[in-house]
Amino acid sequence: MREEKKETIKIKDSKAPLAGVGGLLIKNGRIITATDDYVADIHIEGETVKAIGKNLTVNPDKEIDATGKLVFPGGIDPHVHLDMPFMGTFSSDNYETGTRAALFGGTTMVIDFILQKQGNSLRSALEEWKGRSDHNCVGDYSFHMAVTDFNEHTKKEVQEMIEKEGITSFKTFMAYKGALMIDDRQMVGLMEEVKKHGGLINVHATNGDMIDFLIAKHRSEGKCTPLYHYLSQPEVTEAEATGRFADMAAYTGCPGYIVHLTCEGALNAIRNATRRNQKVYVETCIQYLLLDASLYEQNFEGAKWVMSPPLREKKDQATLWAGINQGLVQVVATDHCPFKWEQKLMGKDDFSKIPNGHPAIENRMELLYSEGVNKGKITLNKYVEVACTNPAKIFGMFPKKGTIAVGSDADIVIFDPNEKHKLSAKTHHMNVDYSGYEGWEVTGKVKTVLLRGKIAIENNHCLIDKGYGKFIRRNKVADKI
Ligand code: DUC
Ligand code: ZN
Ligand code: ZN
Repeated sequence: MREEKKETIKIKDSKAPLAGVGGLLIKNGRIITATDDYVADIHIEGETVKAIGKNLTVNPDKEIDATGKLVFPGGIDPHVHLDMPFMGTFSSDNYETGTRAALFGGTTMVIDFILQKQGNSLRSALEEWKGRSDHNCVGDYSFHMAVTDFNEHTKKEVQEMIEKEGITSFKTFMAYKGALMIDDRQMVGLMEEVKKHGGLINVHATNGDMIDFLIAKHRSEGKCTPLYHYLSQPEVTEAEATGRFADMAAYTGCPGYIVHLTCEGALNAIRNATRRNQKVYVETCIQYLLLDASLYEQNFEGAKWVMSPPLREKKDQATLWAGINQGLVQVVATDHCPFKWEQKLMGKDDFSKIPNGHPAIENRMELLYSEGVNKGKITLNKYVEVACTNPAKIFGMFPKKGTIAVGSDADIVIFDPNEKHKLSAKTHHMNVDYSGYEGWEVTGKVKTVLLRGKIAIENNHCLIDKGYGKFIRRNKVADKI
């Protein structure tokens, strides 16, 4: 198959004169992009890819033999929460530990969320987040701006964020009333403004009022274990809000992106929107593809997977895998939001006080390969598309990021598709004392990672320091990909 495909892509003539001197040469790897699959060499000069070709005649400073390995673009995780103040504590990975763990797992760039404080400006939130992230990232990063209070002042800041700061996506919450949630009136107003300036709205689409009602009901009945976190957020709460968001996006014409979609009912709301020729982008997260709600049936241990929305049923996993192959789900992210066990214990007597979130930033690429590609659920090209290329396209970074092409940033993963290993808190690099996947055997291992031309990960070591990770200004977003 590889031999046939190589004819269809443009590669340099092997008899060409010396293509370059110095830099880094990755020899003989099987290069996978969202569309191609071929064996060739990659010559990197400085931060970018200089040439791709068969038997490149280069005299490099360093050569990596990638024979028998897959070579794909650095993963982009567009949904992470690092060092984030939330539910009375902070997520336990900071910008250094989180972006480093991401690199170990083949993710070279993340998009984190700034949360506006209700009553304050977007600018002040940006400054607060910069205070924690500036000079602290090992891997590359960007921000979405969460608008939690849309008013006349915030309205004026939307254009400034897009044009001055290169922050072109705005997050909204339809839940977490009193802290993060906006109402539909604010949503429509924000959509009009964001559309006007070429941005996109991401949404946590669950019906906050209904969830708050169910939480209160369960607590008043003394039902306080993690299982009731799950039972307080039934599928309908997500399906209803997803449909409502899609309706508002259709009315305003604003590009929309549903974060962490988990279930059949919500995906069907998106399917319905396509019947009026609408396009709404959909992200799911690795945990919703692989784990299910039976994990909540084990008393407090289930707190490890208390996240919002919660894990769902096996039939929802089937829907999500199908949705990826149907092109309805474009992105697989993580919603990485780790809390140590001690922090999870804040809710030992009351599920509503368990900090919501689970660690996955390091595991996404290997799990998706092992459970998706290796088990025949998705193709290799689809793997790259949903984990690397589509996040770059949707969020205004393509083709600088998200692919392997001449002129693109040399963010590259060299991957052994056959190496088996076990995931464990004992060996992971995330700052959290348990794993959501303890003991899982995965097939396929990240061996070497390049970030903008520098070897970041080799032989299970990180070779770059905090401060190397760069804030990536993003272009106006794509309403089509
Ligand atoms: N869900 C989580 O589980 N954690 C962070 C925020 C969110 O929406
Ligand atoms: Zn969310
Ligand atoms: Zn999130």
